[in-house]
Amino acid sequence: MALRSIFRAVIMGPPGSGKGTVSARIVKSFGPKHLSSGDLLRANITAKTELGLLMKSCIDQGQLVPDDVISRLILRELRAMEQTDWLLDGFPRTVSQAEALDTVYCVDTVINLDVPFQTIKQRLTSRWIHTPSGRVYNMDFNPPRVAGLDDDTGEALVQRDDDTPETVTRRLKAYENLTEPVLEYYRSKGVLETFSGTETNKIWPHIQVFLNEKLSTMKQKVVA
Ligand code: G5P
Ligand code: MG
Repeated sequence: MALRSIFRAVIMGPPGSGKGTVSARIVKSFGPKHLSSGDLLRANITAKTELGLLMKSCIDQGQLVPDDVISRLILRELRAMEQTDWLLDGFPRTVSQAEALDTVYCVDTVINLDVPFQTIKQRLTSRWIHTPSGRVYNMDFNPPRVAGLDDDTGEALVQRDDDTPETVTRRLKAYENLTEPVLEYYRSKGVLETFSGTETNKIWPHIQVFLNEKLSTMKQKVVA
């Protein structure tokens, strides 16, 4: 009998659908480790690593970075998290990435945020982030306590280079062409759970109920 089962989840949704915002709430309520591929790439850009320098123009233009690069990066991070519940945000984003993940880990749940593109475009131009932590703000939805400064550290907030209207349009196109097929991939495996809406605060209670049930079912299976 296993002492505990590890909970492995993925959160998906178009750019700006609220993956980072909902992930922070999931971490607070359920405690998994959050791994965001975008945060990881931006940390490499800030640190001016070779990978960061190579990937910057790709990201700034709203294109996906190559599958082999991101899969290697994420799988290396996950190896250090073998005994931990985790929540992947922004990966996998192509069927090839989903297959690479599948060769090593079985995903228990995929939370899909289904938010209309029109809602998203308005949100991203008023987004501000704290790059070192990945904390996300929005001048309308969840503004920082002091304008321009991170609530926890007091450090400066910045806007993402890929949040311009033209780049957002390209990111949404990339999502339609390359990421939507991943939804079908997980639907056929029976692990996809879709939450539709235009407001995170209305979607979140449904996700909370779903995860409570999911985790208690997993716990019962371990005890049985
Ligand atoms: P990222 O960093 O993964 P995206 O484009 O997938 O970027 P993004 O932009 O980070 O996703 P999100 O996390 O889904 O969006 O959304 P969020 O930040 O939580 O919320 C967006 C804004 O809306 C915030 O300001 C938030 O406060 C606000 N908000 C939330 N809810 C509400 C609400 O109810 N109402 C209102 N008014 N506002 C709200 O990837 C970036 C790039 O990295 C590369 C690609 O180049 C990608 O474009 N990359 C990869 N490339 C290949 N493969 C991968 N796996 C890759 N991963 C990253
Ligand atoms: Mg994000």
